[in-house]
Amino acid sequence: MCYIWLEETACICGRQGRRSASPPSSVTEASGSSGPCRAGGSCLFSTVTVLNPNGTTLGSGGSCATAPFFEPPVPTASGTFTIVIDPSLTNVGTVRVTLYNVVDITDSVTPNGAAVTKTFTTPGQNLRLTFDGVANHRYAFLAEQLSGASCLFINVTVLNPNGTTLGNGGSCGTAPFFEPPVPTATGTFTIVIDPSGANIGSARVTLYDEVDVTASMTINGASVPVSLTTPGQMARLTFDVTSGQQVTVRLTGNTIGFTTVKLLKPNGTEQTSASNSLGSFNLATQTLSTAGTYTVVVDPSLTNTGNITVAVTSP
Ligand SMILES: [Ca+2]
Ligand SMILES: [Ca+2]
Repeated sequence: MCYIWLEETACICGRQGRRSASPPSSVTEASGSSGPCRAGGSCLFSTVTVLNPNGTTLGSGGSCATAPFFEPPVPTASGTFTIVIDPSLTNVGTVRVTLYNVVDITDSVTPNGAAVTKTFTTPGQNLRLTFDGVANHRYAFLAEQLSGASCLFINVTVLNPNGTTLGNGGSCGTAPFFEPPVPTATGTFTIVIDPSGANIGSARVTLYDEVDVTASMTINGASVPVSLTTPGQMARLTFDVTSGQQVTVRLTGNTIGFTTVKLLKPNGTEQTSASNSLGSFNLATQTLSTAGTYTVVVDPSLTNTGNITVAVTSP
């Protein structure tokens, strides 16, 4: 697998565009610059192509950045490849090209087991972590950047055992929390972390197999204390309703901080919800037109954990 990092080291000067009577829109004048342009136009990497040994195109791209990073497709042939750099218009300048032969980092991570720490040492390197997953389990993982350049987690994908995408996301944060969809298959899943550009650094991944807290309650019955101890863990509390009842879901003793509380109808769709960080709050009083089993879902924000007490009253 080959990746290319191109860096322009010459002076950047957009004034070259003034040589034409009507400068092309792609040529911009550097603010504050004055005097004639002496060396180095912009967009030296406006067209970059990698040719296969047989002369066909492996991949192409382009950028007006001063240090773009190119990641052409993985070649299927061996032999002599050619990188063609075709600057924009009449632009001239000096460039430096660094070519990497990239080997991805691979390992496995255990749900609810130890965190895995890995270091991206080569620009373009991805991290591929496999885990054994079970259909209908809900998995979530925390990705923490321990060192290095920003945006290591800009592209994060979870692959199903058959190689299709279960979910993807991304963040330039230093400790994003990912909650992919619940899988429908059992087997070996793969978390792929693909850092931004040429960025390298260290990352730690902690994977959770979420076991939600479940309980039942009754309207005007005892309140139910809930303790959520694992990042991503939720509570699901059910109660039965006869048609036309008015109910209010009441939350007290909230130490979770910001959390979303939803009331779901018997068919699983949302009746109402609220997101709050207060110690005590209620959902808006509802008149429930459908008889059946309703569910209160307590869903903490991100990695928040803590305690909350749930009650349902009429009204
Ligand atoms: Ca990358
Ligand atoms: Ca959550």
